[in-house]
Amino acid sequence: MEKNKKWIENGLKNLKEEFGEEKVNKAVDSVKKFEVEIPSWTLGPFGGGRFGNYTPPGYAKNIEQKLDDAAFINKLTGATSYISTHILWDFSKDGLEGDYEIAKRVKVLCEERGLKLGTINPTYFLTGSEKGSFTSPSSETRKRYIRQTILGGKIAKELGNGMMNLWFPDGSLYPGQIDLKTAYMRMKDTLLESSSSIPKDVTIFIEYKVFEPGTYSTTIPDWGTSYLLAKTVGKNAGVLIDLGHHHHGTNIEQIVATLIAEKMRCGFHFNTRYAADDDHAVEPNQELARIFYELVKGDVVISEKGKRWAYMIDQASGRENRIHALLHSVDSLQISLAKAILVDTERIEELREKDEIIPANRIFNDAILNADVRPIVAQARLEKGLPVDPVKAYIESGYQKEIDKR
Ligand code: RM4
Ligand code: MN
Ligand code: MN
Repeated sequence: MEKNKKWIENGLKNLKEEFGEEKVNKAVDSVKKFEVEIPSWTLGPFGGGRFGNYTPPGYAKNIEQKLDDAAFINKLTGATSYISTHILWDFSKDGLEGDYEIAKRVKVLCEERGLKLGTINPTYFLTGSEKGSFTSPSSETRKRYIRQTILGGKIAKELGNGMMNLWFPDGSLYPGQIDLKTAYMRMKDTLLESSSSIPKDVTIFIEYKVFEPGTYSTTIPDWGTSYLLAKTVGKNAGVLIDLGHHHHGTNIEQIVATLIAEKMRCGFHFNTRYAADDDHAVEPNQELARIFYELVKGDVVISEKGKRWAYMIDQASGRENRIHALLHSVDSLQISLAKAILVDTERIEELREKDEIIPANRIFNDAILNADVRPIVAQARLEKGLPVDPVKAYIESGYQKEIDKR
């Protein structure tokens, strides 16, 4: 069905009847303001692996092309002007050391396209990292990564948005392979050594991941370990939650609630997972809407009080068209945000008082599961002069035909 003005008007009317005018207007306003960073690597040749080396037609072959695609995505979404980069993928000549001059050039390329350099990711998992990065037994290797991290801090402050994200592949495949306590202490010491040379107004997010590439152990496996390390680094450090980095069934929204309660500044990497760290495009599902409910309640999405967390899409799965996938992800995030805002928390509180467990759950799910919030998202786009359906607009734009020639 054509998502025309009438469809939007009728949809909004129904939503206002059920959830009230104020909530619906707030949801439209929040969707208009919501911003999320796009990772440069999704647009490149990432993917492949043991089972073939497929890359979808039109993938970006260099940083200019990545930024061209990102600029087109931003034109369609109006929500993705910051581009997150990986030092050794985007700012390096040899895949071993970062290069400040390349970063400077990329910043200019961003500006030429109406984009901005977002979160800087030191890359700890390419050549020479098989025995770990910050926990490597080789002090030469550790020094090389410390250099890259300090450079990342300088780039983040002078060229970026003052944010860095650290994800380490360190860990082990078999019990007995490494000493777990030594690995943790090396991680902590190397982190402290690096961060002491990073300007204090750069926020350093520390990402955890329960498995992969380590299958027996990873040195930062969970939010608790990230939290301990962030506290050790100091006020300018935070925890990075990536949806795909947990065991199945982990209650991620509870982690979010706890970190908000502890006033920890955090970042969130969005994607969808079915098996492991699949890095699929973000889908609008209940888990994501529940996560957004905690983020909204904690006032860390569009905060007037400067409490905003850092949000990024972190996806790079192999088969689908990259631009469709990123546009779809932005759409799914906006849908989840709108649902979260519609939840009638006051009514739920009243029901809690009376210990009405199932009715409280039903009220929660009226918004999180059952509401069709697409008219809210569409209205937000109309008010910003954007296409109502970005994926459809992309398909009709002819851009893909152009990049297929790359
Ligand atoms: C890791 C982690 C990092 C990302 C790399 C590419 O699994 O999610 O955030 O930068 O992948
Ligand atoms: Mn991530
Ligand atoms: Mn990941």
